[in-house]
Amino acid sequence: MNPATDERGPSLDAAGAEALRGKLRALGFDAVRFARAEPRFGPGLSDWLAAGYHADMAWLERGAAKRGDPELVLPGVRTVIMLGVNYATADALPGAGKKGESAATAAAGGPRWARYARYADYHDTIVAALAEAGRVLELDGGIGPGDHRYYVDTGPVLERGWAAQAGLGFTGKNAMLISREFGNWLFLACILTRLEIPADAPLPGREPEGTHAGRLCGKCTRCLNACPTGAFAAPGVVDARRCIAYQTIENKGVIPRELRAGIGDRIYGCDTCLEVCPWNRFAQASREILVSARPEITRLTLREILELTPARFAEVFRGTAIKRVKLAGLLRNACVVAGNTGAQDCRPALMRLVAAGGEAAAVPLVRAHAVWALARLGAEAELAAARATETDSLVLAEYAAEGMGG
Ligand code: B12
Ligand code: SF4
Ligand code: SF4
Repeated sequence: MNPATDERGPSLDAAGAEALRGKLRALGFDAVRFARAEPRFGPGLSDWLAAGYHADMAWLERGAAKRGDPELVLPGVRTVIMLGVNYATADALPGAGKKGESAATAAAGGPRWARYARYADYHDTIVAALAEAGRVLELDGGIGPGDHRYYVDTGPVLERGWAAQAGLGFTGKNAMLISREFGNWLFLACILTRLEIPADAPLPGREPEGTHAGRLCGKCTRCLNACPTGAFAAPGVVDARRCIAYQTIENKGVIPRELRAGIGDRIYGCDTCLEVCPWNRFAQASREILVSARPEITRLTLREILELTPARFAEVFRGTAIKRVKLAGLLRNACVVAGNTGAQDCRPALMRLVAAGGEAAAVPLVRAHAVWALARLGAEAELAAARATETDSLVLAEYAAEGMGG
């Protein structure tokens, strides 16, 4: 690539940028775009935080200054390399299944999983490729190991904003980075580097007046209308407190009672505002270089999930993103799904969970949601018996909310 060097450091010309793009694509990144590093998106993020839309994700607040300015993450940074990994499986491709509905419910009577959760943890697989990409930058760009820094998801970088700036796609009214080649089904990752690379242009068009999202949405509002819990505060602005992805993944405590019905059969994450998007007609099958399917996850029935022991949970979900919610989080979510779907076959499993002093997995958080589920399944008599031995205040509050206070 023969980088040129000036007083600020090495830089690539257009041909060097194309050669680098090709090498990064060969590593498994389906989209590779470059943006000039400069302060951006800070005001949008501060408004979002000030409105409290981040719920209890305090780490977003702590990293806010860095998220607004990549120079604070890597002093001397000149380029943000934005990478997309296509994770569309066959059922996400145009013409597969009922329009706008996920085939993520593989087991009959099984709950619905966010599509990304049905793979080995993408953080692990993509980070390995990012390390490899770093070595390419060092060899071909003439920089040292300290001249780049990479992240997938967990770094203080607004990945969607940078991806839109680099023209990898546009920000939809659903807040997603939507690609004209892959639709909504892209993981994002980034590399900040002191290597200067000619910037790619954002996609043509403008966001509607007064918004930062919807450049290529036209008059469509499907995603805004489809959200089951009314989580869009405005086009492109998600109030995480009402988002099912937050409630079922990030929230470690009680799921607010008023949101539970909207969760429906979604046990982990939510793809509804992605699935209804007409841009998915451009989705292509994943090359599956950096993603690997774990079909056993969607084969689990709801009853099997409610019967998971700690050992079985560790075995089934090893190496997946789902392990992060821990067994208690998954059982909590499964209780909500059982209540919503009227799953009478789950009644014995729920009763075992609700029994105070029962299995190790039946912590108060789980018992509280099991009470809710059993009330929806019409199991008042059994609940009354369990209520008599319950002592935990969190669980007792749930009984009280069901009119079983005394
Ligand atoms: C926190 C977080 C969440 C939170 C909050 C979501 C949110 N809307 O911010 C919760 C848990 C709810 C969540 C849910 C999901 N997430 Co998430 N999440 C993140 C994370 C870690 C940080 C996002 C963040 O900083 N949010 C703060 C808001 C303000 O920023 P933003 O919307 O991302 O960025 C925009 C603003 O800065 C905006 N902007 C510019 N000017 C202005 C002006 C104003 C006024 C405003 C408000 C905004 C604004 O421009 C940016 C681009 O849109 C990123 C990874 C990362 N490091 O970026 C993944 C990420 C955004 N999530 C991702 C995914 C896949 C999801 C889910 C689909 C998971 C699922 N299936 O359950 C859902 C989708 C929900 C949705 N419609 O947004 C992907 C998105 C990929 C893509 N193609 O867009 C990311 C990039 C992870 C990854 N590495 O792939 N997520
Ligand atoms: S992920 Fe689901 S709950 Fe969250 S904004 Fe989209 S449709 Fe609404
Ligand atoms: S569903 Fe419609 S409004 Fe929402 S992001 Fe897709 S094109 Fe835009």
